[in-house]
Amino acid sequence: MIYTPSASGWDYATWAGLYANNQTADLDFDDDGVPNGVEYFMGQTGSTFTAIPKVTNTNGVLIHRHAQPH
Ligand SMILES: [Ca+2]
Repeated sequence: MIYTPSASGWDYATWAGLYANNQTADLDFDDDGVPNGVEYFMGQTGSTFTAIPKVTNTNGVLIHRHAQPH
């Protein structure tokens, strides 16, 4: 997965330093089953359970919503 830094300018390394003890994106710092990289992408802090966002289908339009990254 390639991700462009958020509007705040945080890249993954900055996020991981703050919320995931500098773990790599494939590890799961808070052990909730969601990898750090996914939590970063979803704008989570990596310190609480992260619910995987759902995809909804409205008249054939698939919508995926999640929080903006920090
Ligand atoms: Ca996690």
